[in-house]
Amino acid sequence: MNSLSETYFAEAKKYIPGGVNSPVRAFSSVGLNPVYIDRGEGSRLFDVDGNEYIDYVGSWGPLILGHADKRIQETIQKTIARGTSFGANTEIEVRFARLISEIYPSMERIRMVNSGTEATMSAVRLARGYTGRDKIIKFEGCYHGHGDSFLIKAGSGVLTLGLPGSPGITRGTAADTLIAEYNNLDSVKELLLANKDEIAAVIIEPVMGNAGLILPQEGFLKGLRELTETENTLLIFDEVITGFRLALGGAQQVYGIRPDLTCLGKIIGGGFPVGAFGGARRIMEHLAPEGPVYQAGTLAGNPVAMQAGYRTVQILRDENPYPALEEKGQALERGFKENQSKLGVSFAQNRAGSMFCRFFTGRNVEFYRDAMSADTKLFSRYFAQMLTRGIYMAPSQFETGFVSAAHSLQDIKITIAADYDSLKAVI
Ligand code: KE4
Repeated sequence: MNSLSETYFAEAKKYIPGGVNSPVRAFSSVGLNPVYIDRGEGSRLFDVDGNEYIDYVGSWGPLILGHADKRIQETIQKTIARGTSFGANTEIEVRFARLISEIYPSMERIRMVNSGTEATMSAVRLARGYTGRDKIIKFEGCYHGHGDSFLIKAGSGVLTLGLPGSPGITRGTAADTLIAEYNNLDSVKELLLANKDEIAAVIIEPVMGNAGLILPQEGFLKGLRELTETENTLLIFDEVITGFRLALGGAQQVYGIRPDLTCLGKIIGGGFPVGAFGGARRIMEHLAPEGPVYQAGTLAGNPVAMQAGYRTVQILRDENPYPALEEKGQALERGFKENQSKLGVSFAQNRAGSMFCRFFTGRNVEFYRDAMSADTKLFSRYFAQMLTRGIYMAPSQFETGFVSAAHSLQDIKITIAADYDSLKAVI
């Protein structure tokens, strides 16, 4: 007898490519039938077959407060009672832009969009329009959404599916995207000098979250800021994951770097489709209708998403869950490491606050190539074991796990116990 998840997936494949609306959800890299979710509550997900999971995907980052947070639900219900979209200006979008700008001083002006991809795409177009230069530098393994300029040696689903980039991207577009190595300043310097005065921007995930989790080495981000300043190249921080996640002020607060442009998404939508990009006034004023660089969106600044995002950020600012997120992240990391030593294995574990990733490799993972040494087959077997034990991890070695404010220390304990049994079963 097929489970409902299996039934729905079989049906889905008749109408939706690969049966999914985003490739990584297909569970193809872990060789399993994907689960279909019925509802979420706090740290828990419940699938359509009644299975309960402790969730470490959190919708890929947005749900830092956990699922169906009562305060967000209440805000949404009050908002939708007054209509859902007007295609006109509303007070909440002004209030939200002001709140974000107060927390991200580098974002003197902010434009709302509907996804992280739109944010990064628009930021790069603006950088090109502002500088009059065509080329950009990205880092191998970084993922900035599915915009054409970014699907070159990208992370996340592109990496998970082992795709060589993506057909459909013109040679001209690909030629304008140069690839550097994360944590290797010389690789950036070489490209900047070899393409003098031709590079509009360097775009980076300040903490890499799409090749698994890789942290910047001491001085890397500062060096990048200095290099880009010298070359009059804009530095774009893609903080779609790290924004409001690593700290209220994101990676730019943690590492003390002022980028020229910042891209946000995920958390600022409070579970709704939202992205944003912003930065120095002298740059943002080139954006239509003030300037000539065009960018637009039917649902940009949608009032429901704005209210949900605003309420989420307000709670993060007023309740400061970050110390507790750090404590829970530490407890999980410590437990996973203790399990490894009890079982006589030593896999790499990277963590940044409530973001974590175990790489199934014996090497430290400080460079993309280290992440590539991970045993993805072993990861898949581990993933399946954890799933049967009620722990819902990201279905890919090249993604990051997220602890939410709704996770309890009891959840962490249960996860550590499941980790021990799962590791034991696969090594
Ligand atoms: P979206 O267009 O998916 O909202 O955001 C694109 C994006 C941009 N920048 C970073 C750093 C991102 O991580 C993302 C999207 N993240 C992936 C998973 N890590 C989304 C999951 C998916 O593609 O289904």
